[in-house]
Amino acid sequence: MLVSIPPGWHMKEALATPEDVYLDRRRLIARLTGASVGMGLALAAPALAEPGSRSVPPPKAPGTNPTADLYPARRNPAFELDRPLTPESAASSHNIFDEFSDDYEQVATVAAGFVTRPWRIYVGGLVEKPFVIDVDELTRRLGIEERLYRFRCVTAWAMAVPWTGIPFRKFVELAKPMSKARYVRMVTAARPDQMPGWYKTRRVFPYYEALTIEEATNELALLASGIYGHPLPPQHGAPIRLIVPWKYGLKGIKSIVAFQFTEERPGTFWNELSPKNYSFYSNVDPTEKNQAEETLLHTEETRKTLPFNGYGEWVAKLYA
Ligand SMILES: Nc1nc2c(c(=O)[nH]1)N[C@H]1C(S)=C(S)[C@@H](COP(=O)(O)O)O[C@H]1N2
Ligand SMILES: [Mo]
Repeated sequence: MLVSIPPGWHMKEALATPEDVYLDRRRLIARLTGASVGMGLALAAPALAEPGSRSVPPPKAPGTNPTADLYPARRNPAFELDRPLTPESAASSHNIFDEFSDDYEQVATVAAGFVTRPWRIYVGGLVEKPFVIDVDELTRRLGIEERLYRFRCVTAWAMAVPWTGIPFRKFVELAKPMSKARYVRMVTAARPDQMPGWYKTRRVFPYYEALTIEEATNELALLASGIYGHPLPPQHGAPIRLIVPWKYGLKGIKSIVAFQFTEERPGTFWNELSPKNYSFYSNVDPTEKNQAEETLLHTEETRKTLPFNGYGEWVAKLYA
């Protein structure tokens, strides 16, 4: 059987040196811990295109969202927060999506026109039968629910937001991996024509990530298609992105176009760029260097980092 393989499966090793990457990340950290973090957020966010409006035109028109009627989805009460929800205006105007811009506060504006419909997803590798599925067919078929989760970036900012999405476990059941499959690899869309940050770094996109199948089928793992009760806007990784709340945000790959099941452990974007700084697992760990505390977006309150971001009850057993 012939399966179209999206660009990215066969990417060469990243061309950046770890030092370049580390310096780049340091620059971002410096920017974050500088005076501007919360203050910039208070400034009026640009008008964000919300693809979730209920009066969307008929689904066939390119760029419209035929699943807008699924929002807001039923909230799963199993996941409670220990802190207030981050206001949407803050969460959606401070984003990391380097393909668009490395300026956190510019990502929403730069990504606003990103075309996310129609959107096909390739499912392949060690599965019974590779297939391609439209993202809206996927959400409608598997169903979506809302969950309140803490979120923690490796650069020590944190937020708490309502994601809407498909439990990853249901997706794995649909994909039917072979028994020898042990990992699932994901790749972000390669659309340099629409992504102004694509060539502005030595890093080689597309972005790629991976989980063990045990991680992907853990109750917490979510393929998010929405946030704050409506479909994801582009800056958060529309139309579908990964949310694994016990890991640093960098594991939460955005705008996914492909899932590949493998036997060998796949490389991951930040780990291959700088293994010393970013491990494959990247679980939130307060004992790591510079990770003891975190700063909440919007309020700038400082909190002690929780092991596994407070989700040990669900996931500590995976690493025991
Ligand atoms: N494709 C892609 N996915 C990505 C990133 C990125 O630069 N490109 N940044 C990651 C990082 S470091 C973080 S903290 C989160 C940020 O998600 P948010 O902007 O929705 O808060 O997205 C992750 N997913
Ligand atoms: Mo991050």
